[in-house]
Amino acid sequence: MYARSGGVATITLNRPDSLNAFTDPMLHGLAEALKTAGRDADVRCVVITGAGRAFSAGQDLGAVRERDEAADGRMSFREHLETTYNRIIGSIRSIEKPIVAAVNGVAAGAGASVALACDLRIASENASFVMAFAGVGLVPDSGSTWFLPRMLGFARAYELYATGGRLSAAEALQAGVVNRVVTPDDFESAVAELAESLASAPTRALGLTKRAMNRALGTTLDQALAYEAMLQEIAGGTEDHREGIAAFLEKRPPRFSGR
Ligand code: LHQ
Repeated sequence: MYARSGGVATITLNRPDSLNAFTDPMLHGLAEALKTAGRDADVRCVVITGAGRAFSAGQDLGAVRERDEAADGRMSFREHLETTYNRIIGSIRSIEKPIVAAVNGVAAGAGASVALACDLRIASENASFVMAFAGVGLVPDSGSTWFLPRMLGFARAYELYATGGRLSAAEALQAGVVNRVVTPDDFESAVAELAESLASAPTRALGLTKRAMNRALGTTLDQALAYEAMLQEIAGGTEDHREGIAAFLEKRPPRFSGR
């Protein structure tokens, strides 16, 4: 489900009876919604959230069994990941706009991976992250092994993977996995406030910051310095940069246009 309000596009994972577990049509819908949000210049912040009491329970396990049976027990997990989840994670990382996971409830398996791939996570107090992969005899996927150890450290990440343990919202906040935790009553307004503030920020600069951070995670300091300088050349030429300077000198709040 895709909705735009002002500069904020909200993508709602919407199979609440199955805790928004991912089926092929849902994965296709999420990929298309991300494409739409990425291409629409009026969208300056994207929110991904879940309908009902969960964010997402990950891959729909009934759909996996059906797919495996249809392939006589030889379903290709690699093909499934490469054509669905991996593209979605790649889009989340490459769309040069802030993407917020509004984690309204449990995020399990690949559902947790989608949340971890976003730029920021705001969680309801009753949200949690469940590394459900080993519970169904699988390895963590959809970028989880890349994101989670960077946030939690190796030992805590492996422990969660190995035990299928649950990280509560409070623990996730303490460990730096989520940025903010709010009560269920305040969740909707807190998400809207965060998204609207990001949508009125200098979008090009925020997008280029994301590009710089993606790159810096795999480079030397010298390479990061050179890349930052190249991106600053772009940011320095934006209207929003000029507006930021003018607002500062005129002692007034900036009005960023995203250009
Ligand atoms: C579900 C699911 C679900 C279907 C709850 N599927 N129905 C990638 C690509 C390729 C292959 C496979 O894997 C992957 C990566 C992955 O994502 S692997 C991990 C897949 N996810 C899981 O193993 C999580 C399974 N779910 C759970 O452990 C629990 O449901 C959690 C901890 C998420 C929530 O527990 P509860 O709050 O106690 O809810 P519940 O278990 O009662 O679930 C409510 C309903 O949702 C229930 O249906 P029902 O008809 O009985 O009400 C569940 O069957 C359904 N559901 N997860 N993944």
